[in-house]
Amino acid sequence: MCYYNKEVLITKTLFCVDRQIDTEVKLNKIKKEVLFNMSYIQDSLKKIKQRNSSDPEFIQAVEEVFESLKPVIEKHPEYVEANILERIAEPERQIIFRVPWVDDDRKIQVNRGFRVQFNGSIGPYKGGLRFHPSVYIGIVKFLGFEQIFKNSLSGLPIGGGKGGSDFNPKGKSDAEVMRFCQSFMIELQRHIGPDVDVPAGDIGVGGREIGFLYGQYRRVRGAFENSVLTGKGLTYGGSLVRTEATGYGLIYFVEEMLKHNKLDIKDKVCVISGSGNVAIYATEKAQELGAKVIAVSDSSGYIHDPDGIKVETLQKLKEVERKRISEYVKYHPNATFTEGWKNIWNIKCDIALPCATENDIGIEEAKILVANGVIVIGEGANMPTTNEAIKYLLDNKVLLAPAKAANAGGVSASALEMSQNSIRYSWTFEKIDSKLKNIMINIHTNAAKASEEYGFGYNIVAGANIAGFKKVADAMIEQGIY
Ligand code: NDP
Ligand code: 2IT
Repeated sequence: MCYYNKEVLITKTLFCVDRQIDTEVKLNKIKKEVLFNMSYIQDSLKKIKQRNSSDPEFIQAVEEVFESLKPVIEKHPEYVEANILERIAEPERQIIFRVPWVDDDRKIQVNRGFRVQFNGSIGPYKGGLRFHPSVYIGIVKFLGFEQIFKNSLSGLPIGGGKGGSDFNPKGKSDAEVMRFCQSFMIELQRHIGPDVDVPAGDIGVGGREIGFLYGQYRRVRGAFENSVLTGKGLTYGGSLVRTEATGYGLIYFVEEMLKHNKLDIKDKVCVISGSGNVAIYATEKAQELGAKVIAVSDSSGYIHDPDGIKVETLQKLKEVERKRISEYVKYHPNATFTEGWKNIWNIKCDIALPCATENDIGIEEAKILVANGVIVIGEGANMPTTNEAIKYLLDNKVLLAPAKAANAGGVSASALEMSQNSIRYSWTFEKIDSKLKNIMINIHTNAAKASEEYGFGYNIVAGANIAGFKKVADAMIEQGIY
């Protein structure tokens, strides 16, 4: 690996020759500077790894971003001077709290609540809440870190944050979920606000939970500050399109990548992992645009429906009845259920959309997908592909739409919900959908430009990291050391 930026070296060298300065001495100084900038990434990473040694998912997310930043750091000594990498990887604030609640058998249960306010330099902290038994501080930190760059890419004024709990909503009654949410909000409310930190949904947190959370916030605060949360119901300030936005945005982004490469989404075969909010609306939009989605999953296994997945059945099973995906076969006898959710990637497809959770596609799955001729992978979930798999997919010329860019539609619609709440007005579905589409197209354009500018060719993984990073880094520098 050559760490010298040839362009900078040549320009600086010519400048020296021009002025008859001792070129040799100058050149050595410049070489040293460039090498120093490169070792800056390694040194920062080393410190970040030491400081976060119990959080492997967070380290994975940081390594992935820093990998793309090599030419940026090489070109911009001001980022080294400002020690921006170490600062950007340290959350501004991390809050961990006890959440006691009473279950239906009157037993007292205790969960752990989290909110990581990662970076507020371009707007109020913004990011979802995840309720899942696997949640611990490392998961919240990786999600909050990713959110900084995603929110920056959206072009909207939102900082990065994330939260959640190890509470498992599965199998709980509505009353239990309500009591948990009320207890969670009693503590969280003191840390959030419309101009401070604006949570929303993520895994295990949808419209039902946001309703209970907002009800408690309003009761405690005694004010109708409804832009404190997004993903609200339409009766109390929710936005049209927010429910569909992540899935729709993902498909708009994938469509844009295909178009850029002179390909069409029509008639392409799609496989989608997950069957929650993101997966359902990705399925709906992909089919609306003429693709055929033949498989979806949940944590127990996957459904293969050669006739094409029926969105209405998914909605009924998952959104209304909260049942397992295996029940799909009761309604569609041609479909089959197979245990083991990761086996879904054995199915041959043109478009693979991981929309469940992190580290879904590892190197084994990536090899199978490539061998089966996959054209594009669109990350609906956050960090669904391991770093080893990312490298393999890019080396094998798969078009990879990274989560920070491809699933930014959800948080973008959230920011549009905040705008509507601020002006106390609601826009039409068509208006918001068209804004969403434009946002996704702009993210693609900006990521493609950044990738080209920093020597990656057409690599949207690198481009998204760079474009997302630069805006936040510049804002941090302009705001001084904090
Ligand atoms: P949901 O809770 O609605 O659905 C999650 C789906 O993924 C379910 O089918 C669930 O299966 C499956 N899943 C979750 N965890 C696991 C696991 N550990 N192993 C296997 N399957 C799992 O969540 P969303 O659809 O909202 O979120 C999906 C992904 O998209 C997440 O990575 C989230 O961070 C990301 N995302 C979500 C956004 C949003 O607006 N909702 C915005 C941007 C990204 P089961 O029901 O069996 O647990
Ligand atoms: O990962 C994400 O971007 C989300 N879960 C949505 C966050 C939001 O604030 O809408």
